[in-house]
Order: sequence, then structure tokens, then C-alpha cells
Amino acid sequence: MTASPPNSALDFDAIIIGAGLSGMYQLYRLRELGLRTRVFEAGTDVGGTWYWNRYPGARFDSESYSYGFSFSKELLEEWEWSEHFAGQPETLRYCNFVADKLDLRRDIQFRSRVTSAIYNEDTRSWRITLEDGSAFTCRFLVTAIGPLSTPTLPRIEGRDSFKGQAFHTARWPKEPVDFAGKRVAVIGTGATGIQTIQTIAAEVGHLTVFQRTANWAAPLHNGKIDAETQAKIKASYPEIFARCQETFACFIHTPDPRGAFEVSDAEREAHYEKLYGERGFGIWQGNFRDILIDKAANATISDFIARKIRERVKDQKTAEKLIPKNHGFGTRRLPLETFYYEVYNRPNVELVDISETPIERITPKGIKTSEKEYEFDIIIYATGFDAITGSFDRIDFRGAGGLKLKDAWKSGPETYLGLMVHGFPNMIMVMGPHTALGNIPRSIEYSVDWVTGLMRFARDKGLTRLEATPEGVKDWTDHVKEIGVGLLSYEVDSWMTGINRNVEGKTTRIVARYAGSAPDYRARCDEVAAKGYSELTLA
Ligand code: NA7
Repeated sequence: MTASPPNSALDFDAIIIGAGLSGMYQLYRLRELGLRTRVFEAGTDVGGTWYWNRYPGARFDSESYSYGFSFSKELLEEWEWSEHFAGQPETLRYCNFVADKLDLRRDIQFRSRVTSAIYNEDTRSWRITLEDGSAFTCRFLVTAIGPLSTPTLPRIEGRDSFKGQAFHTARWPKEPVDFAGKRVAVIGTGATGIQTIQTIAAEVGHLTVFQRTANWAAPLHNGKIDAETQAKIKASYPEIFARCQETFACFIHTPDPRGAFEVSDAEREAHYEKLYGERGFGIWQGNFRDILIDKAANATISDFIARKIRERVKDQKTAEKLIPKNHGFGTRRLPLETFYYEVYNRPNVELVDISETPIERITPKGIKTSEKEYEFDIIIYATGFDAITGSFDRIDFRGAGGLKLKDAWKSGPETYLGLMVHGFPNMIMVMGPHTALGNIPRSIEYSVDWVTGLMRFARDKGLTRLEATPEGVKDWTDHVKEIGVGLLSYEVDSWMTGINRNVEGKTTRIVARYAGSAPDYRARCDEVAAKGYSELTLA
């Protein structure tokens, strides 16, 4: 066995990549364990998703009070959410509030993009190199780089020739963008595009939306939280978080135990009407239990939402373009909207269906489709992310024997509990591929606590090398693939199935996400911890 050097010979006991919610909480916990920990963050401050996604209208689709950290009574007592679904500026303020309260910044190095992470078997340590060439060693490496953090621009000819302003929503400037009287294009109609479009439509001179695939969306029904409700929320935090622990994806919404055809047509319609009028993801996560697995059940809710779109959009040709034809309701991540469909009733808004008239190129003046050239002052790319594995692909991770993570994952990610990878000792992923996403801070808190438990175990036992076994990786990867079988979402192209045509090689569906229930996921991880991590190779 190789004798490993003491931790004191290394720069840090642990390095965390990323200062979003995962990295912030992981830092807090590792510091508590007494580990010398450093976080490297590409941005100039904390917040991750909420730091980068400053686009107009960015906000939660999870209820604010189900989203914040639950681990600290003090944080819960002191912070007040002003809306049921808080906007990005407020959420970023929340991240700053947490960083201040927990005094996190002294261990975070900002403006520090990690370019490579290389494992050294002799010293059982990782060497992390930053963009500026500086390098640091550590025993344990925790990736907290987020599932949706690498934005992608469309590969359209002439993109750089545009003479006006152009922004990707996830790289929005910190200064306000002046839309008054401007001719604005939005490319992309996912959750981000929808929030952007509905927010800027009234402010711009003219808005042209370029839609490639119509998406199902349902009303958010946001509202301010009054003092009485605030008091109730604060008093019921234990119940709110307990409920999140019980539900499938950690939202406060629980599926209806009935199937869509176990009720009469009238009851079904009334149920959909009720859900359509309620806040948040209830219509998606709290609907009949079979709408996401049974095509006929799904058709009933898809038909209901299609009728709503036809009612809300005056021009029926536009309404038909906005109704998805190639996938059922909720089989992609459901965008929640606030008068999104009504935007298309405005005289200054036009919808261009680029499945009919494809974009041929970006020109110095605007966008040329197969039909005509449109002129713009501003182009907004709401074109999404190289999801889940994309941020891993951007860092040159090399494990034992120089194995590249990109090669290990060339046919899709292979992980042990979504937390570790065989061949990459001492590297642990928080919110990596094959973990339960859902209401993400709930999953983050669980994963960070699990990682912390493992770190405590290693510290107490004097372990310097922790590695997933090939069998452990195979079992978990097979399991993740199996539980996805039968889900309608697995038959649809989306970031959840690893598709991004803007990225070379991401045109084949993969299983990158754990689609089982969060309680099942936690039970499996708890079992591993309870058995003293004996499924890992420990040294
Ligand atoms: P999404 O959901 O991946 O949406 C991206 C949108 O951009 C979608 O409508 C795409 O159309 C469109 N797109 C992407 N590339 C192109 C090109 N080249 N041409 C035209 N249209 C394009 O990303 P979001 O940022 O909206 O949301 C990501 C997640 O963040 C969301 O689910 C939340 O969890 C938060 P397509 O459907 O691929 O035809």
C-alpha cells in the first residue's frame, strides 16, 4: 500500500468547486468538521445559478419557503421571503445573507475558474489548477458545479457578426438593459425564455419570439406574502420541510393517488381546473399519479392545457403554434408562467415558428430565416445549458492512472449514487449526474450532509483514499437506467435526457438524471452510511 503524506503537506484538506447553494453549504459543514477547506468560484460573488441568471423575470418555480436552507433555525427566523415565488434579485440577496451570516467568504476565492483537477496516486491527493495557472493541492475534492451552469449558444452561422447587443440569459449583465423602444428578439421558449418574454413584452418596442419547439406551461399564480401569512409560514417551517422530505421530488406537492381514469370525465375536468387555478407545480407534481407514465392519461391533461391556450390566445393560428404537438404535458420540465400566453395578444409581439421557417443565419442587422430577414437592436439567447454533465466536460478531470472523466463517461455518466466515480478516488459530486434533482436545495442539503458524514468517517478513521467500486458504479448506473423505463419524459428530447444540439455529440438521449423518488434515493444512501461505507474501497 502506498503511504500517503499527512494532510498538512497539502494546501487544503478539501477543495470545493463552486459557491452556489451546494458549495456554500458544503463549506459550512466541512469547516464545522475542522477541515481546512477552500472554495474556488468563477463568479465575483456567491449564489451560483442566482448569481449568473440575472435575466429579466428570473424567479423560483418552487415556493420560496420550501426553497431556502432548512438546516439553520437562525437563518429561517431572520429571513423573510416577500413573494410566494421570489424573483432572482431577492434570491441573490438571500444567498448573500447566508454567506454573511455564516461568514463564508473568507474561505471562498472568487474570479477563480477551475480548468483542471488531476489526481495523484502517490500522494492520494488532487491538484486543482485555475485559469490563471495557479494550482492547489487537497486530499478531497468536492464538485458543486451545478446541473445547469454551462450556458450554450446556438450554433448559427454569422452569430458574431450581429452589430446590436446580444445576451445569453445566463450571462446577463449586472447593469440594467434598456429595452424602451427597442426591437428585440428572443430565441428559445423553455422555462427561461418564457419568464423573459412575459417580463419584457410590455417594455420593448417590438418583440419577436423565435420558437423551435412549443412547450407546455401552466400558471404560476405568484403573489406577495402578507404579514399574517409570513407569521404562519415561519411557525410551520418544520411541517413544510417534513412534507418536502416525504414527496417524490421534494416539492410541497404530493401526487393524487388516483389514476386519471378512476374518476368521471366531469370530476377529472374539475380537478384539472382546480390545479390550473392553484399556485406552483401542483398541476405537474400533484396531479393524477399516472399522467407522466400513461399516454392516454397524459393526453387528458395535455388536451385540457391546449384548450386553455386556445382560450387565452386570441389569434388561433398563433395558439396552434404554441400548443406542443411532439410531447405530452409535463414530459419536459414544466415552465410556470404569468400571463405568458396573453403576451401574444399584444400588437408589438410576434411569434416565429422556426420549425416552419428555420433560422438560416444571424446577420449584422438581425436574424434571417428561410422566409425573411428581421432587424433587431437586441438578441436574447434563452437557449439553455449543456446540462448535468456539461460543467464536468469543461474541466479536465483526470483520475487514477490519468483516466479522463470525459472518457469514462463517453457513453453517458456512470456513477455510484450520483456521488462518486470509480477511478476518481477522493472526488465527490454534490448534485452530479444520477442524483435526485427536484426542489434542489432539499436535495443539496441531503447530499452535502451525506458527504459530510463520509468526510467525518474518513477523518475519524484516518482514511486517505475513498473510492467507488466498479460493481457499485455498475449497480447504481443500471438501477438509474431501469427506474427511468416507462417514464414518458424518457421518450422526449430535452436537457433532462441529455439532448443539446448546440453541443457536439449531445444528440443521443442518455440517462443523466435519477428519476426515482427522493425518499428512495435517501434510503439507499443512508443504508450505505449505516453500513460504514463498506461498499467503498477504503484505505
Ligand atoms: P431549456 O429548457 O433547455 O430551453 C432552451 C430553449 O432554447 C428551448 O426552447 C430550445 O428549443 C431553444 N433552443 C436551443 N437551441 C436553439 C437553437 N439553436 N435554435 C433555436 N432554438 C434553440 O433551457 P432554459 O434555460 O429555458 O431552462 C433550463 C432549466 O433551467 C429549466 O428547466 C429550469 O430547471 C431552470 P428546443 O426545445 O430544443 O427545440
